[in-house]
Amino acid sequence: MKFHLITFLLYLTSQLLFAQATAPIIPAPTTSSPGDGFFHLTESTPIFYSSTLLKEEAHYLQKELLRKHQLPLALTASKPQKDKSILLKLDTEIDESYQLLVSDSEIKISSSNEEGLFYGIISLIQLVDQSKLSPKEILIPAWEIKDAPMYQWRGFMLDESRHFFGTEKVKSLLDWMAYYKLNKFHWHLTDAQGWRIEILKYPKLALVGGIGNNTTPYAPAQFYTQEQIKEIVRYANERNIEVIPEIDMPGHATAANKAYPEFSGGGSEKYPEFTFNPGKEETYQYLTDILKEVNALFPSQMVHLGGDEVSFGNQQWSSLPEVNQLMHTNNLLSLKEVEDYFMKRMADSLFMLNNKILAWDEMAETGLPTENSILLWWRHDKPQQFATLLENDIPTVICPRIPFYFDFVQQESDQYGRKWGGNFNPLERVYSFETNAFDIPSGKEKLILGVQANLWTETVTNTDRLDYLIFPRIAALAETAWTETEQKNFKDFEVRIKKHFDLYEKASLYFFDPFEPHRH
Ligand code: TNX
Repeated sequence: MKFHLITFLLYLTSQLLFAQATAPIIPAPTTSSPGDGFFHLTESTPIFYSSTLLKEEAHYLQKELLRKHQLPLALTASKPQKDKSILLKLDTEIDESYQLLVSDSEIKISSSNEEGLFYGIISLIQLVDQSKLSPKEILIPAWEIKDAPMYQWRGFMLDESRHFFGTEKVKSLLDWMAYYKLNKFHWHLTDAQGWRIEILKYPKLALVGGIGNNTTPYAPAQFYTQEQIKEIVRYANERNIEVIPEIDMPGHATAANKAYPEFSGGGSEKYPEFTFNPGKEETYQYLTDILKEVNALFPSQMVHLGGDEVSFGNQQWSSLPEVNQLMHTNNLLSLKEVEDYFMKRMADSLFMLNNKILAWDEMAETGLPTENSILLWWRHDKPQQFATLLENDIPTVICPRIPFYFDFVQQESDQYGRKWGGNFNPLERVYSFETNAFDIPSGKEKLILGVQANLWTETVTNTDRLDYLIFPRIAALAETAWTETEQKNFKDFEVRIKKHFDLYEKASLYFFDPFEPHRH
């Protein structure tokens, strides 16, 4: 009995200590210990950067402090005479990670590289956001923070085919991704309901394929021009985010086929003109020309080619003489083998452009070369698929529908939005996801690149709905991707996330509050 009491008291003390020792930062840093006193941030605090390599990061901090807190700080490349400055420093001693030191005399961020330094800046901005006493009074409590991400792939996918949201909303999403240290923006730009990227060689893709969306089939064409794409990619890059476009094939191609029906491989009753024609050589030329333009727009050197749900609409393939010819010539015995042939041909086009191929988990057994491929496991109801990916040594991003599909609502009582067979994705379920709960054979851990959430937008008809589904789950996703599992604690997260609700309100986000669900 006595023993239990002591254990309980020890537990309680550790919980209290733990709660106090986590800096108000999301995702929670690896270690944070409070110091004494405060740093008094004023408009005369200079930002000093120790290398020209850091000028862009320094400028980002300057812009954010001005935008959010009306503090016009000066940048300087020469060491300030007085203390009381913010110091950004490249430090060869520290790898990947960053250190952030706040004391009463200075703020110092050091890392061995620009990415680490950027994340140190983000942590500082989060501390500043929580330290404001009055418009001109920012007292940042002293902290010593050491931090590094658990996963290199911390992704978010947005589907703009089913509904289109436009540059401003995408930029704001990128701002929030950066705020939560997410670093991969997977951009689902083509699908049955709309083609959203301008292709100069095939202008009808955007002009005709861009017509309509999931609610209004004849809505005027909406798409991104190549100039807008470049602007968004640049914006993402400033925030240490790589943009990976998805050009879905050979299925989900209805919009493209509206524009250029000569490359259609037909569809099914439910999904008409759903596929590209894998039997025509011209199809490969056409799609390769598209990929050449895509490649020139996205420095990530990765393109996601989809490969999902082809069986929804490949029923007509077997009646196409050219597909039969292809099967005969190449000794392909099933439609799945035709699909694999198609994907390998398109993978070759990407490799020719020195790009990696990404695709959904349907491609786990296609035999794509493991050094140039990344597959995304999405079918939570097919754990075998995940096992096959690892067996085949394929680098994998984890994004199972439960809990990472953000088109599923956050609470059961929601009347509108997705809930399949009683499945929905509350904040805590996103937060509590543990990759190490899977049975990962030893030696295969490195194949797990990270985690990602996907927002499909069939039911997302406007930007309020977008906010309602993304916030605050994006923060839970970030902590799941960044913070070591043993260190996560939902109660502690709850304290930190609630403080972000004020920021959401300030930014006029129509977010979901799981702790007070009747807010809206
Ligand atoms: C499956 S996930 C799809 C999407 C849908 C989504 C709806 C995947 C690779 N394909 O086309 O939008 O389900 O949740």
